Amino acid sequence: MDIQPLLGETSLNQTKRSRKSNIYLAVAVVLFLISAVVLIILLTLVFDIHRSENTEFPPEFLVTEEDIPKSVVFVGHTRCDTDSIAGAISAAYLFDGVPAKCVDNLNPETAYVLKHWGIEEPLSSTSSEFKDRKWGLVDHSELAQIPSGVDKEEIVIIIDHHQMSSGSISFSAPMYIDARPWGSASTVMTWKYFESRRHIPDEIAKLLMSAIISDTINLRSSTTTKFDTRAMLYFREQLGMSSEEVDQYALAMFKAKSDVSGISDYNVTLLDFKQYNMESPAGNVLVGWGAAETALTDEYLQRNTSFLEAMLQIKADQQLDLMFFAPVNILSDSSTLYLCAETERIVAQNTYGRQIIWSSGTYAIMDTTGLMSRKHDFIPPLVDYLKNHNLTA
Ligand SMILES: [Mn+2]
Repeated sequence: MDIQPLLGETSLNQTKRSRKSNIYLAVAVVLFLISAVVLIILLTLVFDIHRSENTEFPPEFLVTEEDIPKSVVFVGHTRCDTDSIAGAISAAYLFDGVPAKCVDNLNPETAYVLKHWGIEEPLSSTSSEFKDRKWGLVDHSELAQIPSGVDKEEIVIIIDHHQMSSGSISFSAPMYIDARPWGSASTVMTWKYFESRRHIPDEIAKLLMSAIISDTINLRSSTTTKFDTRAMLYFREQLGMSSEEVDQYALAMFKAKSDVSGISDYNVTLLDFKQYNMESPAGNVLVGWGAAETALTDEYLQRNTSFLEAMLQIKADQQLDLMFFAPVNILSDSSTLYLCAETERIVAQNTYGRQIIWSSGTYAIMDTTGLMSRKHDFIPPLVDYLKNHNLTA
């Protein structure tokens, strides 16, 4: 049997078939490539629609140290807390200036932070070195909170995260003001470094991170924003710290802050104290507010009466219309408001409407659990109340 032709025909068919499948394969590859390109174009259009409007940030618009007068002295508010000190040191480094602290001693937490990282304490704002200098304010803009030594006519820049109010400083000329509703002035400073395209040295990063921990109670305060959280993550990464290490460090900071055993009642109430000038129908009201974040409430409870006596003394010394003191337990989120006279009690009852849990004569203590932040929780309702009511006692 002659099988040769049959075999020949089979191999011919096979060749034809394989050529056909090669064509199919080529077509499939081409179609795949076309659809991939179309898909990429569509995705670019959908997700990057804004990028087409974007233009590069022109570097000549960056505000650098050259735009701010040389050797500006940067200082925080009248109570030297961690945010004020970190803000002053970081702003001085960024803008080629000098940091200063307010006249009083650092609070125990801030002293702990500087010692822990081996960072030098800045000179006081009243130092003779700072005569005839330009000034930069960090972490405040209220007239009543500007430390002594600062020449108010020579302020050239403000970096803050508080409300601007009728008590805020006003100027005869425009100036650089960067105030953002974030959890700490140090978060605004972090942003200033990014804006300036400047590297944040580790030493500054450690300070800024500590100040964000302090002001936001390690991101637990109601004042915390996504910017504070982002800055914390950034510093954690830069400094190679795990989240457990940051939490441990935060607790050590809070414990340092809570140890007020060696501090007089008068000074404890002033450790984190601010004055506010608030509007009221019969004229402005000068309010003093001492805050105390603590991890150890017992010590405060034992000193109740002596704190209230100290408050009356401060009220007289600073000629305040109202004086409040609010210790906040940062571990249990509970807080109390100390009311040293009848007027304060009436205002507090009308403003916060919480239960009085202790009283003796004209002294009283209100349970304000849930209210934590002076800036966020305590002050705004008080501003609202005083705007429409006169003080009565
Ligand atoms: Mn602050």
